[in-house]
Amino acid sequence: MARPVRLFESSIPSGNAYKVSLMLSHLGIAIPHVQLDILAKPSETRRPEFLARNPNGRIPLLELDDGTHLPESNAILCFLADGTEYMPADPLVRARALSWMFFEQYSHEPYVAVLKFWTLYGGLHNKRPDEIALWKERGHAALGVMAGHLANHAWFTGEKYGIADIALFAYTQSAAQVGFDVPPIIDQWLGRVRAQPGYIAIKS
Ligand SMILES: N[C@@H](CCC(=O)N[C@@H](CS)C(=O)NCC(=O)O)C(=O)O
Repeated sequence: MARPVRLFESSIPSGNAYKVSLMLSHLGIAIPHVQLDILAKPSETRRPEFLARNPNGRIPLLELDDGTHLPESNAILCFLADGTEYMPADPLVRARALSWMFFEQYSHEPYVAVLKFWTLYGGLHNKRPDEIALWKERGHAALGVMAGHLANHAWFTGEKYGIADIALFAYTQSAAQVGFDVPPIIDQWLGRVRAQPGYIAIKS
């Protein structure tokens, strides 16, 4: 099986890249991290040398020892976690974890992560108030779905901490900082994630 040799990430903190760093840390895998300036104009991920590695022009990107590259944070999590305690062995439990990871990419990250980006790296002042309100509403809706699940479950990866928790943790941890009301039940889950062996904080 191909092995990871290098992780392309951004010089500013990226929740999507952090997912991969957290997974690598849990697994005790140390590989070089290459930092790209995504605030440059154009972003260093949009230059020919990077586009040759990932035509979609985004980090995180995992380089493998067979010379190929794997994009998309949640796909990278699945690859790294395969055969480990972080990936459920049961097909249905695994599919439910994947369904939370697709939820993260479609219903959560586009609102919580994008509002974080607008807030911390500019752009918020250029947005219309109704646009910001809509992003907040949709982000809150995603947090509400998570809180509903946590009312009866400790984790998003079946009965154990794993890939779906890592995917959802990445941006949920910043939600309060960028103005979302985070329910206490989500705060408690964030605390359980931070208590996991091998946990590392997102760089600031
Ligand atoms: N769906 C992708 C999203 C990746 C993404 O949006 N990456 C951002 C940083 S968080 C990026 O590379 N931005 C630079 C650009 O788009 O030029 C994933 O989960 O990996």
